[in-house]
Amino acid sequence: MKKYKHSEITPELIYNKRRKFIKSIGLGVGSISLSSIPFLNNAYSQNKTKLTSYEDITTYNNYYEFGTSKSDPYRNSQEFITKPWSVTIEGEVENPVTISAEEIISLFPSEERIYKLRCVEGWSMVIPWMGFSLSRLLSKVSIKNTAKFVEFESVYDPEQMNGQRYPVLNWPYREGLRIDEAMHPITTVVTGLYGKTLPNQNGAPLRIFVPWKYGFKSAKAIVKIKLVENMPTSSWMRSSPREYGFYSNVNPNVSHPRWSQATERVIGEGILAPRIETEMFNGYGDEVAHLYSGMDLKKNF
Ligand SMILES: Nc1nc2c(c(=O)[nH]1)N[C@H]1C(S)=C(S)[C@@H](COP(=O)(O)O)O[C@H]1N2
Ligand SMILES: [Mo]
Repeated sequence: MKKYKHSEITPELIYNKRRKFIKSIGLGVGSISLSSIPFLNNAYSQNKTKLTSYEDITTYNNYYEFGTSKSDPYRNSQEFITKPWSVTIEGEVENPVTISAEEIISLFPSEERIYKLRCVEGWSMVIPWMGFSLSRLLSKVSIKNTAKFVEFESVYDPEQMNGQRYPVLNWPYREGLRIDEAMHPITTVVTGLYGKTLPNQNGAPLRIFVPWKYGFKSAKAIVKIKLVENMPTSSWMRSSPREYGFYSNVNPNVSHPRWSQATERVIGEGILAPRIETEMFNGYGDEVAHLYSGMDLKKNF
């Protein structure tokens, strides 16, 4: 295991100093930009819990393209080349487009979005993401009314991604959302974290983040967004349909077939720290519960 380099810890120190500085001079966080990525606060950011450390966020990862242990993505993704990179938006649209990652990042200014990530395995982190609403990116295409779902595809590159040389999952990694879920303002295109460019192990150059769903719904290193008529089959649904459904909303009342989802372990709090109670929709119910009114969330797990 490589030792953690000093240069990789500084983003967190810089970030915290910058926050204190902004507080001390009494400015609203949104009123100035001190970093290369615009540093804005956001109506949807939640700051009721302690931020997970930069080190934990970037060394404890799930990214099976780079291996299945939590330390594999950090160890195996450092040389991963993310330039040039482009994202294609296609399917049920009038005007399919391919846009470079650079253009996406410059067209849509990123803002700070502090959201909790709750993995289906029963742990969570609070992450100061940088990003913008997916709906803004989707405004680049005019969507036909035949489109009902959005499918995301991660990159397929077994030369660079050692994990893709094994059939752990059906590659490339695929995920999906209903259109109204994709258009919800808290559904985010992530460009960075802790005020810094997104590390490879967290899904550089661009990944999706859906705060109210289990972590696996948030595909990393996306290259394709496809508007489709029918509900897509995600990689996890294909590998184990009994365990992983299409919706996968965080729900303390619906157990995974092999474990309860009522509580979660907070990463960074130590093995002996008490687990905390898992919240419905990961705590974002006020924002998103209306999307599921009248739906049986046990059936539609
Ligand atoms: N392409 C891809 N995206 C992925 C995964 C993956 O293996 N491959 N793992 C998912 C899972 S299970 C989780 S919990 C989150 C983890 O994100 P993080 O490592 O940035 O915390 O990424 C999700 N996105
Ligand atoms: Mo996960």
